Amino acid sequence: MYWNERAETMSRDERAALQCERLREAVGRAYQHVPAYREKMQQAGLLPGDIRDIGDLPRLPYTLKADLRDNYPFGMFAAPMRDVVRIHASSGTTGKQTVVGYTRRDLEIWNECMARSLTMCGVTHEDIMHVSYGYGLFTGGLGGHYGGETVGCATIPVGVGNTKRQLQIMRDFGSTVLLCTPSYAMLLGDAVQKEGIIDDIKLRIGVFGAEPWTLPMRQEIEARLGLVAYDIYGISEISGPGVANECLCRCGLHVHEDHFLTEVVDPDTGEPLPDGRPGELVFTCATKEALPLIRYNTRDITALHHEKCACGRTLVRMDKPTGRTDDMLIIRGVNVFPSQIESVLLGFGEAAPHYLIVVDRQGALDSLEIQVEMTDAFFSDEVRALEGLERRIRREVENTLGLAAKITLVQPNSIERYEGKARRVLDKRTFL
Ligand code: DLL
Repeated sequence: MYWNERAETMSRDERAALQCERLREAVGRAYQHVPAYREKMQQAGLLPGDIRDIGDLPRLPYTLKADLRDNYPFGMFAAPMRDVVRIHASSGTTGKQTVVGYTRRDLEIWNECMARSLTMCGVTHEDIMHVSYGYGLFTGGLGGHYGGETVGCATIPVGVGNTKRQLQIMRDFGSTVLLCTPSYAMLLGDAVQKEGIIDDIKLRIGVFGAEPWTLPMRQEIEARLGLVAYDIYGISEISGPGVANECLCRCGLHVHEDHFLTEVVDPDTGEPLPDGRPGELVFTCATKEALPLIRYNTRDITALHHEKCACGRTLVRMDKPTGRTDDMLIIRGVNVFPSQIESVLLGFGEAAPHYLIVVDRQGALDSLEIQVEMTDAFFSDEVRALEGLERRIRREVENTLGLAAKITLVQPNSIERYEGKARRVLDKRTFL
């Protein structure tokens, strides 16, 4: 059993004292080592010494994804590169990735939070853990992996893709815990049903996250794979998976708030909101050395609940995120900004700057179609020319997003024009 009883069940007063001490250190570190943050604080007329109490947190300026982009790649790091031992990245709003770094101690804390998350939903050292999150720059694979090893699970770095091999490993190695995106769990569940091998599978727990998923989807996955499914939330800027997790009660996700100070704020006014009111989720990294983000606005929409949980934990709970206030889409677990697609299309003279991104769910998987208008000059009925252009755009989009897309060329002037803000995305999926 791996859990930090003291951190997870301490009284709110005790935790506030711990958070306060850590907040002061984090603000001092950011101010001293990150020029962009020092500038923000100076603009707000604040010095680190002004932050004395946890109640002073809302006085601090927000950090946004744009700050990470403007200081690409390492400008927001508070630790020298000789102390950075790992780098991950996730999609940015333009071609540039959002880059995150970790010192050795940051990795230890991430592992601990991930191990606590797994333990929270019943994973033990007796388990055989099948990790089907992507390994690589995405934090899901390695984050889940080291969390599993920390718990003491026999951890299998399967990665994504090759469904046949996934099923074979599941069956032959006797995997008992599955980590992947909920949409991939749906797909694996489909395959298990089709092969008729449910009785040969020993899965008992699924830990699914990285994208929003619904309660009906949870029931569907549980029925297909014969396991109990738990929600895990994470974001690379804050660490990766394991920022928050459902416990056995499944009534919200407990945030490891001794490391990640948590607020929900009004998207219009920026003011903190009381428990139960949905707004934008904001985290402050209280213990991070390499990237101590202060009041990082995730743009995820959720509400908080501070009352003690039936499991005994006093850690604040967040509702399942229901969406975002920016235009980031999560398609098959991959973060996609429409602006990334637009910048690819702008590189093709044959395409007009008019397009529509259509996201849907077909069976278990999200689908992405990009309808691209041709220019009058290029427009032709010649099938070979059209196919060639489609192929070139598809290749470029896939290289940029790391995601397969269907490209549909449409006639000039066929995509709706808007006088106000153009609606470039048609998302037909439902998340409620
Ligand atoms: O998705 C980290 C992760 C890996 C979480 C594996 C869980 C499991 P990013 O790629 O930076 O990091 O994407 C972060 O994904 O701001 C949310 O919009 C969304 N997200 C993550 N978990 C959930 C969840 C990883 N459980 C962004 N429910 C976040 C809904 C989620 N949305």
